[in-house]
Amino acid sequence: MVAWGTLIGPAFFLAFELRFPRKQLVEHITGLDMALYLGLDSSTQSLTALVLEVEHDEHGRSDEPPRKSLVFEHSISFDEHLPLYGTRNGVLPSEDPSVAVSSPLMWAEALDHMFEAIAVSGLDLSRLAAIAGSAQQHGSVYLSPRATGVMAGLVPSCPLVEQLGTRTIGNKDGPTESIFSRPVSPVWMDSSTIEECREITGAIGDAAQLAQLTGSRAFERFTGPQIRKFYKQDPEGWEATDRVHMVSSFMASLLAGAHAPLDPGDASGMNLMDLRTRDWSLKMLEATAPKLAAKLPPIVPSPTIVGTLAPYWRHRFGLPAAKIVAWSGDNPCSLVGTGLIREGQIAVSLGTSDTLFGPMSEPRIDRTGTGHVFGSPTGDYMGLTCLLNGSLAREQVRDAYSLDWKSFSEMLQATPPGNNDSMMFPWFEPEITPNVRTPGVRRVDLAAEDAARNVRAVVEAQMMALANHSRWMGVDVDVIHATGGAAVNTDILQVLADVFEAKVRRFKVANSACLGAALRAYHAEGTANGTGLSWKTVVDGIAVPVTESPIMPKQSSVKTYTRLRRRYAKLEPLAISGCSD
Ligand code: XUL
Repeated sequence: MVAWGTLIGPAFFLAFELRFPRKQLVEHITGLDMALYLGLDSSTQSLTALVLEVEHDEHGRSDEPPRKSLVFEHSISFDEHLPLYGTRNGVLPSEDPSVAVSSPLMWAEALDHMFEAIAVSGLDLSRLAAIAGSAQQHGSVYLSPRATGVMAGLVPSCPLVEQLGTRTIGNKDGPTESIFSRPVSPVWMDSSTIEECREITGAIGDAAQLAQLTGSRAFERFTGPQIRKFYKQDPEGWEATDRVHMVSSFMASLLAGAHAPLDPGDASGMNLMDLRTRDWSLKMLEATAPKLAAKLPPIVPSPTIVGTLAPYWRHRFGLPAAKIVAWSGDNPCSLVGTGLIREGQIAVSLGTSDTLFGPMSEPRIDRTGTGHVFGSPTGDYMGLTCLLNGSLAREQVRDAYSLDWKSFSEMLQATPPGNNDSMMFPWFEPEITPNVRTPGVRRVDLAAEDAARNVRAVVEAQMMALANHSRWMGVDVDVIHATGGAAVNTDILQVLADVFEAKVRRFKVANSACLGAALRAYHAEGTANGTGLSWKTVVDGIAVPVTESPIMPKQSSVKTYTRLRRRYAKLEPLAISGCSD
């Protein structure tokens, strides 16, 4: 693979040069300029790429919005394609269930492999205008002073991973050997910073004040508490850290060959940003760790061009000097990828985490302390509720009864809505919403050996928890835009429709975060060129629900769930304090 990658660089550079005149010919004949925009999504378990082709009518002959289509899609699974790192579902094994870390080097290696795949895609890459990305939120990457020089001088003939560090995990690389001052990155599934959350909250006043300032109370997975834990546990490592990036800005830095700034969408997931000024809150920085201000990248508006594709990528893979747009978090990108640009609209993403989110014109903070307000890529705000036990919980139930997704669905069809009052609290891992520190499944009137009822119970529990814990957003839900891997399953979406008493619409593109990234690239490039693209023009025709009829709530089930949601809410505190089976 290494030798192949080394050889392919010059060959594709030549191919790129040869293809260029053909592009000019097409434009000359048709008057159309077909630009390509690359969206990348570095999620918990995989790296995905989508290439969006947009047909600009240069002569303004048509009143139609620009035609958009997806011309490339590729995904790299960390567990499957990069087994050397030893991740399970994208996370490194840990004896402590509250610890969840991953390898930033693995994310970088995946990026290199992704560009290899893009280079041999057959696309006319000379038309690649801009690249933007989406990343799992909250995760942090710790870089040594060496990183700045290494990123600026990446050598095209040598694979990225060999220039950044060694693949040895758990071995603390010295700053002279690696660009990382900490070889692992805490990710959003980590819940090991209870103490640090308490300390930070105490320094600010109380949880409500902290939420007013940053959009969320102190959450274990948020970057600020994670930074504080690292500083306390490894003061030398902290001293050796020149820069702390989020996953999003780390990936953008690799592409630009220089430290990239953060966008407010992702920076608001740190407990460090003042939500209203969209800049670092000095109070929060002081409460978190010494010298933090000097180690953080700046925060810039979402549609900012942060650089151009570094020579490493251009020469190794035959690519043009495409613009690099500030990356954002997966949920802010999903907001764009599900076409949610106005308040009152809601999406549910059923991925590794299950999230419910929607745009907000003004920040309305959750007084119950479970939800978040983030910056939105559109310049407004977004509300979000996040369940950690999403697809992994569904998969645990599927695997416990040796099912596949087809039989999982059949069991949903065979069991009555409401499950005859059997209930599950599916906290396979420590849960974020509600805050559950001791993992373990809690069952109420539900026999563990009853496969069908357990299948229904896990899905009903997830949908009821999402509905109960997102009331703080104060949105009357009429239509839900469903996205994420599990959104292909009509039976799961029927439960969603019934619990929320709302129509559910599906999307052609399941990975809305990746689509959102590609659309952000298109929007930012338009903004930079002075075309002044509206968000409506950006999402029109592509981030739209499929035309098939929506999944409608069934009135008889709605009644059942209205009652059950109250019962679920009543039992939840008991389940939190109770033991698991
Ligand atoms: C949101 C959150 C998750 C991750 C998943 O706050 O923690 O949705 O972004 O990648």
